[in-house]
Amino acid sequence: MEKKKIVSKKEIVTKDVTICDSTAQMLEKAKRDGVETAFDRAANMKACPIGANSACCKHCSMGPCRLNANAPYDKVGVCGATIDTIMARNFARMVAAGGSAHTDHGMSMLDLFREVVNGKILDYEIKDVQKLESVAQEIGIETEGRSVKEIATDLYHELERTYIQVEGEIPFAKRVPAKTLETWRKLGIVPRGAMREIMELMHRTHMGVDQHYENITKQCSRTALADGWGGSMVATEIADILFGTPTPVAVDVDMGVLKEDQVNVIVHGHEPNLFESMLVSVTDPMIVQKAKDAGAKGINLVGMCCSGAEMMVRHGIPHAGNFMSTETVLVTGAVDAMCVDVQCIKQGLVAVADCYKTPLFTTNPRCHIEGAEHIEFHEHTPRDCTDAMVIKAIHRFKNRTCEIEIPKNTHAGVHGFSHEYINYMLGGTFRGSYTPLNDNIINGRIRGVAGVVGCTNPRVKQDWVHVELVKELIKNDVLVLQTGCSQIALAKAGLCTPEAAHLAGSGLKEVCETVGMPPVLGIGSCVDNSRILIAASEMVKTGGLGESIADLPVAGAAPEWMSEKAICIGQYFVASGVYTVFGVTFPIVEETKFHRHLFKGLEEQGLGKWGFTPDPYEMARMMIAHIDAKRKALGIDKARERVLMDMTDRQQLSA
Ligand code: SF4
Ligand code: MSK
Repeated sequence: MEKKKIVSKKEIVTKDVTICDSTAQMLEKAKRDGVETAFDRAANMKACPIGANSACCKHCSMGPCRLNANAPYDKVGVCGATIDTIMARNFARMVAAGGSAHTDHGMSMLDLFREVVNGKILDYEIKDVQKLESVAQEIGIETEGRSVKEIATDLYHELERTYIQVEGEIPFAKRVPAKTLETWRKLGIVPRGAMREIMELMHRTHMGVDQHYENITKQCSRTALADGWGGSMVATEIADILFGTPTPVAVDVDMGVLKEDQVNVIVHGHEPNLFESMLVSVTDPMIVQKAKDAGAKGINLVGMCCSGAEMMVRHGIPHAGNFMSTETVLVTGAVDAMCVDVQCIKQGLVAVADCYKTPLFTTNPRCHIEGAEHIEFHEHTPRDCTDAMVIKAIHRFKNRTCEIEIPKNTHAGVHGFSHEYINYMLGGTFRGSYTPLNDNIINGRIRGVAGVVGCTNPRVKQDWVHVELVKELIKNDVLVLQTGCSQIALAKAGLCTPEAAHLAGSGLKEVCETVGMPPVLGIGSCVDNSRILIAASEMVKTGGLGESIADLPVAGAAPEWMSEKAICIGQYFVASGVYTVFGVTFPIVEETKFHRHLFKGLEEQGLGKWGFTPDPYEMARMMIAHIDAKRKALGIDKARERVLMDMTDRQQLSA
């Protein structure tokens, strides 16, 4: 192993930065090996307080202008921009960037779909015809008596509007409950096409254009909705049509899924195309034979981050860890190749991979990293890329020189609760429906539903906020839906098993035991948050819980968020009517007009609202209070006491 000099001065205490035992073990090894990770860099990089509040602007060369929380409220930039304008513009650009990531991902999926339908790509096919037909029917495409190709061609052209349409409403607006859609129409925030919305948001935030925080927020909502009900939803639906709709599958999570005697290949990123092709490469008999010739027992394919979460729910591929474990997994020395595509890929991976002589491959034309080897992935010839990476991984296996230390931790769980499966699971094959879920909410067994999603972040103890929040929610009979890195945190904590029902309150426990489901339902990657929107929409349409998403006893949270995508996701949940609480930090100065608008004003317009607290117990309290307020408004507030967990309860839970 090649030692690198640690440039960080302040040493981290591993037990203070993560509750993931494997990550902690690898951080200790990293210290011994002289390897630096994002945990070290975070400890040695004080976050800029002005930037943290989004109180600075560099939108023109008369600045940059710095305001801050302690400056007089009437201090303005050189052009006269107020702190509300500056914060709203910065927030808007986060929404635009986050929305671009998801919609570009969705558009890539749609490009692939078009070429499959045209017969120009033969390595992929339509695997879920039933889903193809149901999505087509929902947006008004005739399916009766028509061929798969005819339906798919129409679906492609219709969904393309999600991106390029300049006027009119995006196709999946048809899925939005009528009253929610009416509110959007009244406010003028029904998305046209994502390209137009993102372009307009960037234009408005240019120097000297939109200088009213409320009007900027309006376009933030429209752009974010173009992601949630547009780009992300298309990404999810097309992936299901091409690769299969997830159903529950038992799968192991954590670094113990690596195998010392096999060639370990990790795929990390977001777009499933690469991973699907890799799945074919690692099972090709000729390639497997090459691995055996090199002395390996086989090839072990493992996922990380959201690609990993998506392949885990769809195919039961083991998952090695979430965002804050992507560097530490390389410290095991057991990774023979890390193959990445787009989003959440730390540049720091290059230095760590270099230390352990692990090849790091970039594959997407949008994401090259200096120091990583680029092998471009083309959907028309996908195996050229994935075969080449596996061959190089086999070579690395044969020539392993570094010490290997694989943490022994694995956690079995059940994942893959797509909206379609939730429908089936609760209602059965012939009467698939959300009625039992709504009934159990109305009768109070289930208090409400929470979406707990998002990243991990070295500014807080990895996984801890996710796990404590979710424990508190299920203890109080709140059913939890999960995506992304949060889902992996809970899987490692053992809460994605039906047996975890004993940690739930008596009502939720009874429902879980009757159905045989975990109290925490893992549904996929960050684009799969769109499945939560669809579930919310179905709850409204099923009846008994109000007329709009804003009426539902539901709440959302991203307790350890870090990416601009998370802000965009938060904004589309808020604009859809959901109370959404973020942890870590919130990029706004409190007690400003823009802050009041996001945290209160939007709700007064009939939408949802933002909330913030870094404390998981307070976060749970805020979400449960909101759920209870919605229950009261619906007239289903049967007398019920919130179960307050004392320290003894928590210690028992974590024992
Ligand atoms: Fe300063 Fe205004 Fe230029 Fe921003 S746009 S840098 S606030 S002068
Ligand atoms: S990978 S966006 S760290 S969830 Fe989607 Fe995880 Fe957040 Fe990336």
